[in-house]
Amino acid sequence: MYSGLAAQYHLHDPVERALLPQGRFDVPLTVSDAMFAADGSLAFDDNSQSGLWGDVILVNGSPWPVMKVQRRIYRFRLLNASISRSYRFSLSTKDPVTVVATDGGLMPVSQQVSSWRHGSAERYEVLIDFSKYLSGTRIELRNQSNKNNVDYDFTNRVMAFDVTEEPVNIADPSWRTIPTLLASSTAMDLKAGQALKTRTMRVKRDNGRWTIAGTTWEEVVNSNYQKVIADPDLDDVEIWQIENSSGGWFHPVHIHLVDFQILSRNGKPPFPYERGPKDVVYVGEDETVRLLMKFEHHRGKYMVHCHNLPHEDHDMMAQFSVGLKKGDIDPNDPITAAPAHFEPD
Ligand SMILES: [Cu+2]
Repeated sequence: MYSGLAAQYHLHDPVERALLPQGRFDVPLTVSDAMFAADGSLAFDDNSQSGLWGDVILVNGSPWPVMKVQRRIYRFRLLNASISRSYRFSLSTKDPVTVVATDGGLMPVSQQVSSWRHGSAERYEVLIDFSKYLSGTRIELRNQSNKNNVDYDFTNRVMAFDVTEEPVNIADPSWRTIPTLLASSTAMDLKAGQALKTRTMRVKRDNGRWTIAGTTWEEVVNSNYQKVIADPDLDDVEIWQIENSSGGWFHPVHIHLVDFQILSRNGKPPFPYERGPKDVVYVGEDETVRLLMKFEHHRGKYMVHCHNLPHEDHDMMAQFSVGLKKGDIDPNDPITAAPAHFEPD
């Protein structure tokens, strides 16, 4: 991923087509950072497995790009593809953006924010209204950073938008529409009272190794892939409480299979911009988050890991099972589920 193997594919449906800008006004922004050696090759230093912080910010692979925009609303799909860095994005004008979707799709209600904290692998979709700026104006997307990142002279800058005189097609109502009500989803319709169980998991560095829920991936391998940190039945609803008692690290924790609803962070409501279906949660310094999720559609074993990739690689990854009893054959085992077979002509 550090070498650039990260991209977006976009899913469309009639609901978002009716609500949000489409086509050239629906723009992927994949943000990452890198450090380069004198000969232009990528350099790598993971600071004793704590993380890599580059001094160059890339958007869709280009350093600090500039995009020409019309005087209308644009939809940007922001993915943080940095292997460690987290961002706090804001506009140079201090104007708010409107968040319309999170990792798992549209939020129930759009949210206006003047900045947002964005960890690795999180996705936020935002609307920026350029109609209020005169042509010739430059608006910058900036990074105010967060605790425990390593910042350099220009890591506070991400990209810029130059407002042009290109005529706006006002027959397309999305040019100036900021929708409020968006869409429901399984995760956001869940109620905490439906949960059958609450599980508590700690994320911490233990004897120099990154652990999650008291385990490492090596322990999973050594168990012949039998060790699981949770074993909900199919269609069970659970609360997972993830605790980071360190002031020295943040962890973007990614749970496979499910989308979840963030119930609380340190006992308070989640930030406005994260009130949508999520599959990565920023577990900041000294933060405890409570997540509500339903394990539906698929039985099998799924991973949960930190998305700071040096943390994940050393060795902050575990697995949980869904709908499997002890000793059951995993129907989705990647080795045996779909064995290769020969089809003669
Ligand atoms: Cu981590």
